[in-house]
Amino acid sequence: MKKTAFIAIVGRPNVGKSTLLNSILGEKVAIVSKKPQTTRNRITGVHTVEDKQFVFLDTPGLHKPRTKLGDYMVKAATSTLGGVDAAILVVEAREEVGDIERSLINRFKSDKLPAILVINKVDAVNSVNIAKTIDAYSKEHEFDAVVPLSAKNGKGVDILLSECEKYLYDGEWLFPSDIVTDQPERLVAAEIIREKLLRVLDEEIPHGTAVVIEEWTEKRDVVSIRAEIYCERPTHKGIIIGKGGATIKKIGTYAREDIEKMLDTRVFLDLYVRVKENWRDSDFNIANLGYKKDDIE
Ligand SMILES: Nc1nc2c(ncn2[C@@H]2O[C@H](COP(=O)(O)OP(=O)(O)OP(=O)(O)O)[C@@H](O)[C@H]2O)c(=O)[nH]1
Ligand SMILES: [Mg+2]
Repeated sequence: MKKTAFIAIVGRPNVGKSTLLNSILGEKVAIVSKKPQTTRNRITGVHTVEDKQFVFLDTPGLHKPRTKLGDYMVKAATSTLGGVDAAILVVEAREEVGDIERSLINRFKSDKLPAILVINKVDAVNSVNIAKTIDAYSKEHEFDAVVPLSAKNGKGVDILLSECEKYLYDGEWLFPSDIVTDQPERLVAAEIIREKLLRVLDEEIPHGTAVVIEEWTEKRDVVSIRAEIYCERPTHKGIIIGKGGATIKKIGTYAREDIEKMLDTRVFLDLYVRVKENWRDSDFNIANLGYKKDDIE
């Protein structure tokens, strides 16, 4: 008999939710960056072993939104909790429970949603901080399990997976056993470009960018891709392009390397930069740039 479970991965921005999803899958399906608010959509990761299929849903980090895109991101995260069998709350060892975490815990309580607490980045903190964090959280909520781990180096991820087994129930699988994500390759390619924008550019500029794949042609052993990068101001466009095109060239090279790895073929990548003033505050524009409300409801 096949077994399955749907499990949401939630938490504040930058705690390592997407890194954890990739680590569970052993493949990169979600982009990661040092900057908060990297993930903008719910991302499905499927992990199938023997008769068990876990469907993990990575979500945007919860925060106080300042734009319509931010509203969309928060809704993508909170609406995910409505359709799952359990949740993984990812935190760092901060020794106290923050407002964002408390609001998630309240949601677990009101929905009677089983939850596991993951204390991530244990490679970067001492065990006293971890113990104090566990103590603080255990006063707030009775989690099914508390798992300190490092999503980055993979230590402890197997323990988390075995804890997740208790949420499995007999039922048909939603995905074939060899699939790791339901995201189309085009979308992953656009996300890879956005990841490089986050890596190469400073502060607010990458947060105001969106990437749309305009053309995708496969010919023999080469895939030609034309992508448009939208930004919010003409000055941002200048910065993204850089002196003599140096910055956009660097972004293109990094992105092409990763897309080639994903597709296992040669890639020509053409990047264009366009300005759409304040697109993050327009429902029409955010929907057109890939953030449709229907996708998260
Ligand atoms: N030292 C250390 N760093 C980690 C670990 N896991 C993630 N990180 C780093 O934390 C940063 C944020 O990681 P993400 O996976 O993008 O975090 P996220 O929670 O998905 O962030 P949002 O999508 O913005 O909500 C990146 O620089 C990661 O490399 C870990 O186990 N140890
Ligand atoms: Mg993320």
